[in-house]
Amino acid sequence: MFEAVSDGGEVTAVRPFAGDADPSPVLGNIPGSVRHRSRVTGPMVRRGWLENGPGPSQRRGDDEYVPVSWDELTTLLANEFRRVIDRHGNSAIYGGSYGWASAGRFHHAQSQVHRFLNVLGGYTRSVHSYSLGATGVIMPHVVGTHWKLFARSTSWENIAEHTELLVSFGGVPLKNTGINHGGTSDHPTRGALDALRERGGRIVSITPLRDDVHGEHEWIAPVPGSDVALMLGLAHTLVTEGLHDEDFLARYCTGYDRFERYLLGETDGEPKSARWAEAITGVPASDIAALAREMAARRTLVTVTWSLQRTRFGEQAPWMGVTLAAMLGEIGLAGGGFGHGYGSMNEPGLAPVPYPLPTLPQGINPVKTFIPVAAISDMLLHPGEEFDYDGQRLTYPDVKLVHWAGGNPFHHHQDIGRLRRALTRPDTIVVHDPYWTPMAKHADIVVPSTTSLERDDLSCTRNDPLLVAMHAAAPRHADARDDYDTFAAVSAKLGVAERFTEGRTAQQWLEHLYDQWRDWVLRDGGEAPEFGEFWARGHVRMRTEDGLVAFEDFRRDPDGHPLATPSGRFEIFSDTIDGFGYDDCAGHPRWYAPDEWLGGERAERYALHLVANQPKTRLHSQLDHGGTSQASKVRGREPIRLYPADAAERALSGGDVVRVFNDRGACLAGVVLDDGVRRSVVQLATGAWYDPLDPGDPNAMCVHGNPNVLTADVGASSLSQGCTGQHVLVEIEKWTGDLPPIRAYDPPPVAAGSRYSE
Ligand code: PGD
Repeated sequence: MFEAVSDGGEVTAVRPFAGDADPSPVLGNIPGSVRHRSRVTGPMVRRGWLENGPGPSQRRGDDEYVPVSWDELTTLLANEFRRVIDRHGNSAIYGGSYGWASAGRFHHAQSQVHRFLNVLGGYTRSVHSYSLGATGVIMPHVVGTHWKLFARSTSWENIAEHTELLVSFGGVPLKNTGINHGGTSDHPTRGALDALRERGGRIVSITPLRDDVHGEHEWIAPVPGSDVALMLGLAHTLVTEGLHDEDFLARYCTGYDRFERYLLGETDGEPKSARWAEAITGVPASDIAALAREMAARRTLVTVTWSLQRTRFGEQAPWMGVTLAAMLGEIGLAGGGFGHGYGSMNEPGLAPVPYPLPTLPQGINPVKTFIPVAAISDMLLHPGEEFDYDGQRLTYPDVKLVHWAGGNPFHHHQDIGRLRRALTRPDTIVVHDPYWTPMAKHADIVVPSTTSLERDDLSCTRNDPLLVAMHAAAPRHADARDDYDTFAAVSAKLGVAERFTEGRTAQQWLEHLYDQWRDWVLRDGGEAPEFGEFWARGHVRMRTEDGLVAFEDFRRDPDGHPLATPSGRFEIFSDTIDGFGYDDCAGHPRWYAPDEWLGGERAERYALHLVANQPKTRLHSQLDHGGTSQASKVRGREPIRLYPADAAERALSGGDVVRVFNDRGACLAGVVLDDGVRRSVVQLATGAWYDPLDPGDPNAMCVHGNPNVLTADVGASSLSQGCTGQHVLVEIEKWTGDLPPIRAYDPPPVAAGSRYSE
């Protein structure tokens, strides 16, 4: 949350929210963003689509755009919806439309597009997220929920006060705690970890990147992707030394005995000892055993970041994390137990509000077809084919129209070359975005959206005490429109305006949503002023549930507060998952060697393990052209961090531009040397806008540094099919050619006029 200072139609400065202990540096991207040259200035249609009509096309990403009037644009959209629905049915519309977009609750782009498509009779949807694809499926089987693990997690105050040993797989990276969807008014993570240390608590961070925890801590850097083997080695020490809590395992868990047989090697002849784990992880067995003993001796919180599940077999790390914490027997106790996502977003550890949020109702989708969100290329390339998902055998629909609002698949999806081939398939691609992102440059119909700085809205999230009046800070740029106005206009042309708008203007919606929310607060005995006063005051403070300890109720009374699993207990063995018979996700957590890791054969060709993680300098790909993001670039390219000896072996120095490549693709990046990166590991954040050397070639090198030209488009497992973008093997060489210009933020070629407007 911030206050914007504007001048001449542009936001020129931002001031962090007063009282925020540790504001995010990402705010530095906002000044100058309203009138940036990469804005879409008006409605546009791709020339090939305009001239030839809907149909598959190789020209997406390499065509000219023709400006049209708003009336023409909404007519084209209405006609195309009518054609696709009449001829192919509503399941031929893919409205997955995944993405973060902006913080406001009413103008939230995904809510808007889903509501609109539901009014039209529904659409093929996507389930889960790129953040949490594996967790979202596995954790309901294991702990009965996934979102409560974050939204109702042990509070930072509790951790600061009671945790003696924090063992964090993936660290607690402050860079990610800058942000929460829906806005965030305070950032307590840094202070909580400092307080824990001041009290004599110890932090062990298990990650290839030292700066995943700030300040003093013990850094253990196993081979990336081998965390589950390390956890098994810790678990084996606990059980062989009699340090595990048998009472807890018997009372609160099911299936531990079957897991233990695997752990001890009774089922496969391979005890998962500390020595076994050393061979896989590279961490000395004596260190593993010593850590296990310390974990058993002190109040220990085991945390697993979301990044650990954004990879092949990603289900195993959170599942094994819970199992390890269960063996320690401190789940439900102050400062102990298990946490998932501390350091992944500014939500875990923050107190939840007890009310529903004032969000735009999305309506009901009568179409039952869905895909796991990261299966978009598979869906477009393989219509009619079957695939596995969470015990079901599903079929990919034959999608003719892709409708995107508020997301950037060229940022979030893996194997961009394959994505580009997939995007040649549909008849029509519609993208709403304020900016000419790579996705907008692949659209047939481009709808210029306003940014959240140009409209009034409500901001709030489920783990922040403030409901904020987001006052527009600048007038609408050029011909941009709110997505709500676009959907209202298209609805009118399709004769369903009343159902979409319910007769309200955007302003009336804000008041309506606020009034509904206020009723909940007042019924709860809380205080909230009338809308007019709230709007003038700027925010209202809600009651929060402070000092939570995750699973405290369950621990106190497991029968009265059972988990929502089949057994009502933590499922260390899941009969349900076992019954699916998958060879890549068994009935209990176990070690699977991934394909993209230093321990496999592929590393002989591509000797560096690339961690493609979340950026420090922006939210995903948003405002990549902003001040904070640009200041980090090296000769205009995204920085790639590598260990000095790995650089020396390749005759590289800081500031060099390198080609990062594997058999899927290549990108340029700028070298930053850092001994805080594990040997044989390189780190290149996601979010540099895809910038192909030759826009006509789907396999073109990205000259800017988007790591998703390298990542594999493969699901985490048959269970979740979750996103696996975090890890990929690469090789690096010095770029000795001419340095191609960065064109990522330039608009595509735009024709002067349209035959429709002549
Ligand atoms: P953003 O860059 O936030 O990325 O993927 P996501 O698609 O959410 O895209 C949001 C878009 O919304 C921007 O283009 C922005 O301009 C647009 N926008 C903003 N406001 C509005 C508005 O009001 N209306 C409309 N119509 N548009 C708006 C994020 C995803 O990436 C996530 S959540 C994760 S966790 C994944 N992480 C990784 C990873 O760790 N590694 C790899 N390799 N890949 C990943 N991809 C995933």
